[in-house]
Amino acid sequence: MAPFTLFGERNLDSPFVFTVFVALKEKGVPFTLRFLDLSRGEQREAPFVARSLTARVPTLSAGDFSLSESLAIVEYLDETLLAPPHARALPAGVEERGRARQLLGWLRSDLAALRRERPTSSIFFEHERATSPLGDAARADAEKLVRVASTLLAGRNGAPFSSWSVAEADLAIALMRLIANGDEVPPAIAEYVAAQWRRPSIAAWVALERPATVEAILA
Ligand SMILES: N[C@@H](CCC(=O)N[C@@H](CS)C(=O)NCC(=O)O)C(=O)O
Repeated sequence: MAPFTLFGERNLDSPFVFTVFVALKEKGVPFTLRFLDLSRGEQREAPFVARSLTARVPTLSAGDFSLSESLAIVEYLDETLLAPPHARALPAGVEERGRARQLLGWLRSDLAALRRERPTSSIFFEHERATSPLGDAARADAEKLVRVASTLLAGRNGAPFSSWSVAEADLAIALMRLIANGDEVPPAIAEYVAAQWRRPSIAAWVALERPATVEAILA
């Protein structure tokens, strides 16, 4: 398989680039991480548009083939880098895989007020931390998120699936929107997110220098 290049943005606070980065790390394949400056509109420059089609990051290139949309990329990686030897990004069982897709899709399409008031930039940049409490709509979103997480974690000794899945990385970063900004969550949720944050694939993302300046080659 041709070497992988993951195109992200230089602030490294996109939850969608995060998902693909974590999936690649879990698969254990080397890849180059390249950065676009979205504030300068680099995503709309012709060479990237030709690659991405939709002019958005994340985009994954493997030789002549490129793909955008984080979930499409995760599915592509699971279908090309098979388990074993590679870890699965999505669960093997059809019901659990369905649930993981539900979670990934839901986290991308709901909770708009929470995502607006607690952007992922506030996780990674101290100067972006919230200065006011959640508004009513964002508070309702936060309660919904905590309810969903608590329900999923109640089933299997504190894990949503019988083995780790990239949907857990997405759940953790969604919950981290609250934790990083000092919004209260139940202790079991805080412990779960802290454990996810220690996972090597996620810790590698957190440890990246922000804003990024030079491309990184990761193993
Ligand atoms: N649904 C997409 C969302 C991707 C997305 O929103 N990317 C943003 C960065 S976080 C982007 O490329 N924004 C630049 C633009 O749309 O011009 C996915 O899951 O990959």
